[in-house]
Amino acid sequence: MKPDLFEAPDYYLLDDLLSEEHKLVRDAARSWVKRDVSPIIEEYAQKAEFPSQIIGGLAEIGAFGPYIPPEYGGAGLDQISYGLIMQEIERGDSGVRSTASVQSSLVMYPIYAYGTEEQRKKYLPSLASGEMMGCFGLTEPDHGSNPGGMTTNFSDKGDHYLLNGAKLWISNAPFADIAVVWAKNEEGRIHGLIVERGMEGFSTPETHNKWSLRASATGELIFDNVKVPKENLLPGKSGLGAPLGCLDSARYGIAWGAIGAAMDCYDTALRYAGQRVQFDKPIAGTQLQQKKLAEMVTEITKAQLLAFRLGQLKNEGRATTAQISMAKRNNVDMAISIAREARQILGGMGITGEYPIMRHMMNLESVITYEGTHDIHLLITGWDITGISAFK
Ligand code: TGC
Ligand code: FAD
Repeated sequence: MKPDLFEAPDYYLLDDLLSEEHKLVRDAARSWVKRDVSPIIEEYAQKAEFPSQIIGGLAEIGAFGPYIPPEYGGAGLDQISYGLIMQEIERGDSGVRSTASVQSSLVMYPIYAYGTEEQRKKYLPSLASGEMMGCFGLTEPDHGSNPGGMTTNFSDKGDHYLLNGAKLWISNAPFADIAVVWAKNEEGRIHGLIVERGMEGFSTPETHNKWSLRASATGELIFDNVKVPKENLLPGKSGLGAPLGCLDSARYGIAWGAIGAAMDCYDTALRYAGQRVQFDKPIAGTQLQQKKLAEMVTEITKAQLLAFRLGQLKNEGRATTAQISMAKRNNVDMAISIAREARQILGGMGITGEYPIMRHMMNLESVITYEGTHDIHLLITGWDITGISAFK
């Protein structure tokens, strides 16, 4: 891959709105991505392997539990810092951001928000340092957009719970030490359980043949009469609202992350268009390519403003699920459109691994699907503004 010459667009001078801490956190993540992710990521994506050597670096830049309090090993940062870290990591690769999103918002957050003090102390510091990795099991083979229909279940056997069922499309599953698993009890009520690798009957086969998120490990979670200790149940919240509460946090991070992928595609295309000469002049001097580039920076700027305002609302505890859906949907759609346009600006070179655009484009096909599809987020907005659910 070409050297990483990335320069972030900041057309509306958003840096002026960031605190010194925001800029320090963002710049540390940016430098780390340039040094430790960009040089290796194409190779790992090509061979469809998760680069496990980056786990320590992710922990060092505060990507595991940015907003979890320091007493539990987290970085104790605000929501805008969290967003900026996700933006910078996804500038490198959406799959690497996935690893951080899952660890922070889908594993650490539920343990922090719904767990007992013993569970927080037992798991959070090791998750923050990356010594322990986690995954989040909500989706099932027959229940993706409709997780409330899940059939994974557990029954009370006196001194333990007996867990049965299967989860599909689980990021980090093949190497995770623990899984936060959502399952129904005998009354059909959804609860979260912490399942640990090594428990008898628990397996995590890897999902192969992906053309997207190739540098992220995806797998299944299979529970065949797994005995789960009673102290592994998350007691603080039950019902579908419990996993959906975690998704609010992860979707918010994706709204920022997608901006990173878009910025990388735009920046690559802008530089290429300035250097690529056809008909005796740089293609950047043609109206058609300028239209593409001008529209890209406009859309990135709008997405940055959306994410920043959402971050302010999240810091104040006022961001709603529907506002988060709007930002996730808009910003991922923006990024995938920019990746497609940027790919065209590079002509044939755009399809190669010499440049990051095709990898971003393929990754974003997963990002527009997971954490609620593009359609589901539109329906959440529709529901919010009309008061009528069109899901069922
Ligand atoms: P619905 O009837 O709307 O809600 C059921 C209960 O949940 C409550 N609730 C929430 N609570 C807290 N936070 C939220 N955001 C909440 N949203 C809803 C709601 O009030 C209700 O409570 P109660 O007490 O009345 O029972 O549920 P529904 O069955 O109609 O479904 C709604 C729908 C479709 C929006 C939802 O199920 C949905 O979001 N579907 C999409 C599924 C999804 O996003 N899956 C993601 C899986 S994880 C993943 O993809 C990780 S990828 C990570 C990576 O690699 O980066
Ligand atoms: P479906 O729900 O079958 O949807 C298929 C199509 O139907 C979509 O276009 C959808 O928008 C549409 N549709 C569905 N319902 C409606 C409706 N009511 N009205 C109109 N259209 C509708 N899940 C986890 O739990 N943990 C993870 O870590 C995780 N990681 C993932 C990693 C990757 C790489 C991928 C691809 C997925 C991951 N997922 C994970 C699963 C992801 O959340 C689901 O794929 C997603 O929620 C969609 O579910 P589905 O694939 O079953 O699609």
